[in-house]
Amino acid sequence: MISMIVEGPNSNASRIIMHVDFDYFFAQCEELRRPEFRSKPVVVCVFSGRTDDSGVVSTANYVARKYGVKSGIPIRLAKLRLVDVPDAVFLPLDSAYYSQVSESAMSVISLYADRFERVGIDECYLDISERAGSFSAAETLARKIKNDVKRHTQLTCSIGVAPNKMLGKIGSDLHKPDGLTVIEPGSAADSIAGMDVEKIPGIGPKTSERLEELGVKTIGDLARFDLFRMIEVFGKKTAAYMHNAARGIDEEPVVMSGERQQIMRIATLKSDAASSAEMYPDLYALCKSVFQAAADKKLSFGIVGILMILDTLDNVTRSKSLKVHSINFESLHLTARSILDEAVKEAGPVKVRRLGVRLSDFQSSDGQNTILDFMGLGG
Ligand code: DCP
Ligand code: CA
Ligand code: CA
Repeated sequence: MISMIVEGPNSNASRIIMHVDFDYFFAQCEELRRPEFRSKPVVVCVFSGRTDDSGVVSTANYVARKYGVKSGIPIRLAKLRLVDVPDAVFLPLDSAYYSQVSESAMSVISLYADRFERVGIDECYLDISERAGSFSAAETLARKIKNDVKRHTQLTCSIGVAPNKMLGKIGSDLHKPDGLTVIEPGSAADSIAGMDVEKIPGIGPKTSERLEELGVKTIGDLARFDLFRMIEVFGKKTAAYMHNAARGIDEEPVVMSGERQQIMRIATLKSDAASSAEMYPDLYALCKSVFQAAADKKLSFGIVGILMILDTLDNVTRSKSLKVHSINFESLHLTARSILDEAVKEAGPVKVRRLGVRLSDFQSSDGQNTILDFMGLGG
């Protein structure tokens, strides 16, 4: 039975995972469009409509949290707690707007990942093992991402860098808001041992209550707790997950999401390139590869983009909309080439380490442009 726990403490050493979570997300979105709210308690509410005050709090900014206002409490209670604060703001949910803000922030973040997985509206995982190569480079990358997100959307986020998703999620929550926490593989188990078991994603109030009855309060207690006893109480699957998690072990992969929204291929150049001509052979191969992927899915594309990752780990991106949706390789290749030429010219002296080609704005290619493309007139 013990055979299901096969992982040693160093089995995660080869991965570098990042978890990004936007701070007080819905309330921060409201602050973006009304900067005068920043200094006031902001409470985003899900009004049920029965009476003026019925419903629950969706989230609140950190000013409001100081008064004990948080997700899930009744609006009536929130109003009570803020009764002496005359400038408190209560707002209804605007999900469409929050999705837009999320979309633009996610598209900035996703460019930094080898693999990118969006989880819900305000968080995502990045596998940056190859991109970063080391935990110190990963920390630098995390700072770049925070800056880039701020520059593009003005949002603050909190990031956890760790050898797996579970520790990344614990890390992003540790120093909120605007936090950055790095949990290195060697110190993972020690750094979580003193925390409450509920810090482990998936362990809610119910499970933690049962664990407490068994004398388990901290993650360290859980790591030491007898596995066979735990299997008796929680079943094999949950017990194995908790037993591993408590030791800082989690093998869940980062699963790419949104493959339909974009097709992207990235290649590491044999040596850093300073001119676009040096990159032409790689560019050609990348174009072939994304073209094939789109063709396999019978998708025509409206936007061609390139991504250059520099020796500084900075990203340079450029894209161009085609006049007509295309399924034509030549038009893709020529467009990508002209974007690359322009991008290198504009960027000034650069050293390009990795190059990417991206297609987006897809339509099913069974549509009306097929004939034009077939005749070589499309896109
Ligand atoms: N949300 C909600 N009801 C809840 C929890 C969350 O409507 N019970 C919504 C509002 C949040 C968003 O989901 O803004 C993201 O949830 P988080 O748990 O990440 O919380 P916040 O982003 O609000 O705050 P934090 O800064 O703690 O991440
Ligand atoms: Ca959040
Ligand atoms: Ca979240």
